Amino acid sequence: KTSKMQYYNNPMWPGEAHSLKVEKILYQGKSPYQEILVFESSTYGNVLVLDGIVQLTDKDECAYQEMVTHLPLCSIPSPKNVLVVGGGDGGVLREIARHDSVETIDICEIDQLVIDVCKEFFPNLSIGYKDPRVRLHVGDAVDFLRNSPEGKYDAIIVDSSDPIGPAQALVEKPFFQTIARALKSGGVLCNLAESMWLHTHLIQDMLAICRQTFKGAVHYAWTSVPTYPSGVIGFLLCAKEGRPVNFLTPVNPIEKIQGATKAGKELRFYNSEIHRAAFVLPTFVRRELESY
Ligand code: AAT
Repeated sequence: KTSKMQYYNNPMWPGEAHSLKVEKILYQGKSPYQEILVFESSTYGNVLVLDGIVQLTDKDECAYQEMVTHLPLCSIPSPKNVLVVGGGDGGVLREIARHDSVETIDICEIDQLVIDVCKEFFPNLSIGYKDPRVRLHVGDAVDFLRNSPEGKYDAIIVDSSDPIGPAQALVEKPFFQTIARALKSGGVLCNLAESMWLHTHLIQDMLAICRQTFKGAVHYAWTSVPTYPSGVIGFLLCAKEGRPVNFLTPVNPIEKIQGATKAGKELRFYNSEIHRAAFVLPTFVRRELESY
């Protein structure tokens, strides 16, 4: 059982905690990789917690899943082969499925129990698995990418947990090198990049690694997710050299994709204007990230 101390003293955000009222514990268990908890909250719907850290809630998952998916996919003309790293809940799959140009969606999630638990308690996310283009691979993404053919993917989305526990290797240079190898020329990566309020050093390190590894373009974007530490989350958008990519303005706007926002399946957060706005950085962030 995760102790109270663990909640208040996470080394990633010492001395801080955000609370949600628990109505009912729906699931508690332990996989070989992490502790898994699902509870019903009084104001954010169901909540998924891994090792004491909130991963998603029914209410605000749209901000995260829509941004992490459409920032990269709307930045390239016609994405065909897409890979998701982590993301076992299925929410990113649901978002990728809006793109009619996509032919294959590979997902590599390390933890089968996350998948099973989300199928039971987060049907609006796990619906993503129902798309026939999805191919599920259960395993460590480090191995999956090492064995992946060169130049296979148009886009890779790294939807993984914080870099403590099973996601540790996913912020290190060799992992980014295998991603670059697996991308087509002009292919893009969207990687989760923590909070600008809490982790500028980590962001600087990831930026430095990505600038060495991806010669096309590297940009930082951010959005609001109230249940993530400090209420915001960042994304690193990287392009492999070969074909110019301009992340700042969507070349493949979601509003023009046939059926992407059809009745009953409307987007809740993302649009082309918020895409452009996501790259506008506060002055202190601009200073800290550019002076690096
Ligand atoms: N869409 C929900 C957001 C997440 S979930 C992150 C997922 O990444 C988890 O299901 C976890 O099991 C998986 N994962 C972790 N390490 C690996 C690995 N090495 N290979 C494959 N999958 C992995 C992220 C929320 C971020 C929270 C921000 N504070």
